[in-house]
Amino acid sequence: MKLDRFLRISIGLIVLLVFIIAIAALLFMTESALNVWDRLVQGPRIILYGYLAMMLALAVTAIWLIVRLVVRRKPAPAKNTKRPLDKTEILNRLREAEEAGVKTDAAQAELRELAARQETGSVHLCFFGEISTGKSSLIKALIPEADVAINPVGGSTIDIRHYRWRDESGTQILLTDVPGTGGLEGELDEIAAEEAQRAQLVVFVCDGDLTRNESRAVEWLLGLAKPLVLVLNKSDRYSPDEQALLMEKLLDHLGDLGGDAARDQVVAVSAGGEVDVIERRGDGETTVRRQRPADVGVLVVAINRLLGTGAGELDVQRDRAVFRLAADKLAEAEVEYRVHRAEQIIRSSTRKAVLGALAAVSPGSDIVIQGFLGTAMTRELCKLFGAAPRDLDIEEFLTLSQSRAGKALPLSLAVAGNGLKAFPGIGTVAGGLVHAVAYGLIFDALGRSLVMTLQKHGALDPGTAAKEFEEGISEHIEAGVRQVARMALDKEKSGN
Ligand SMILES: Nc1nc2c(ncn2[C@@H]2O[C@H](COP(=O)(O)OP(=O)(O)OP(=O)(O)O)[C@@H](O)[C@H]2O)c(=O)[nH]1
Ligand SMILES: [Mg+2]
Repeated sequence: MKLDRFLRISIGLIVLLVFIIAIAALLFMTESALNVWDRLVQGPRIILYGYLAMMLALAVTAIWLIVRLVVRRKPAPAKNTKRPLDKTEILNRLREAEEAGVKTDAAQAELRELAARQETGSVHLCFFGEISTGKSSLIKALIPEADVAINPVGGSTIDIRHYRWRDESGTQILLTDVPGTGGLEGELDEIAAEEAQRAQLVVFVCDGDLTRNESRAVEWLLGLAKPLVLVLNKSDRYSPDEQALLMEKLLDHLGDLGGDAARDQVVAVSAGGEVDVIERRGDGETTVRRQRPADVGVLVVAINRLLGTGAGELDVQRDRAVFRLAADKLAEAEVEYRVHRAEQIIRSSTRKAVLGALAAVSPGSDIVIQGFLGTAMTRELCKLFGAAPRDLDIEEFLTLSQSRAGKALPLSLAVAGNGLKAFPGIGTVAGGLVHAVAYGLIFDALGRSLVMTLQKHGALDPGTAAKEFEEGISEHIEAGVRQVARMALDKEKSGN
């Protein structure tokens, strides 16, 4: 009780003292400010203006420093938003990326293919759908003389083929056969999806009610804003009632998924396909492969209607989709570039850390990841991933990571010792060398975990990043040991 009272009185006295000091300081400052002001006003003008200019410059510098330290800088706007792109924009992006060292070949190839198609003025109709729904059979039904691969076993089409269907007032109409989606090889799905984006019209082929995957695919295609014909193939397998019911369902689906009744259509056809028939002859039975009769008239009507949309409009949507495809390919290349570049940054910082530790006068002292190297690596990695943290955030991240690094030191030293022993021809491993490798390992782990955080969140949140570092540190330490040990040994060799 007594102590409590004593404490309260002490705090009261301290507050009073602070108050008195504050008032005294204020009076003192006011007096000296007025003094200076009086003298300035009485003196030559040039000194007054010079003085004011200096004060202003100091104030601006102070504000700039505070802003730089405290205010979070806005990251560069994400370039990959899903709004329509135009040619100039994609070309600019490609140029910038190329200058930065990103491999732009795949994106450039898309633009070249588009230019080639624009030059011929041809119209591409892509037959898209799950495997074995009869895409190739439909093309065969439309162009009987075409050499199309058809097979009862799903996954028979494995590449992109264009078939010339007909010429219409000088415009070539090409039917494109692509691999069916939903097979075992995901790569084929990608080939098909890319070709759908390059086509002006898409014929989506199904052979029953839409599955969940098919619905997703139709929704995506409608999102490309390309005219679509939804084809129910193999209608010979359904009775007229069943077929009518299915058609109704498909129409509903198309509406629900964002289809436009005035543009997109649903038709039921039968491509025919091949069937094995057993024939009884005088001397026994033989199996003969027969062509089922095809009935694709309504599909031709639907396609003609879409072709009537006007080539200009079809081309605009196609061009947009290809620009987007090129942008996606560029984004993929940028991700690859970042991973590669991040690896270089981490390696170079780790090497510097190892070399620094090897050159240290007293090896075995504390492992410090703050300071110039840590800050430089963090800043460089953040910049690479488009994150713009405050200097304070970098500081906080490194401070938080420091204590985690300290905890991981025994493990790091053990891993470093073991890792060094694994190199043939190394005799007794000196303490300084082990320490340098352990230091490098922690640096390497810090860089790797930071990259993972930046990939996931696109920004540096000190707490989250430090937690990620703590969680992955042992794994990263183990993973980096060979490389880091080699760095240290190379240095030792060249040093000797
Ligand atoms: N009953 C019936 N079978 C058909 C019809 N159209 C195609 N088929 C059969 O369906 C199977 C698959 O036909 P494909 O034309 O190879 O199918 P696809 O969609 O090109 O297949 P992938 O290239 O593997 O994706 C074959 O056995 C065809 O004979 C049809 O209208 N009716
Ligand atoms: Mg096929």
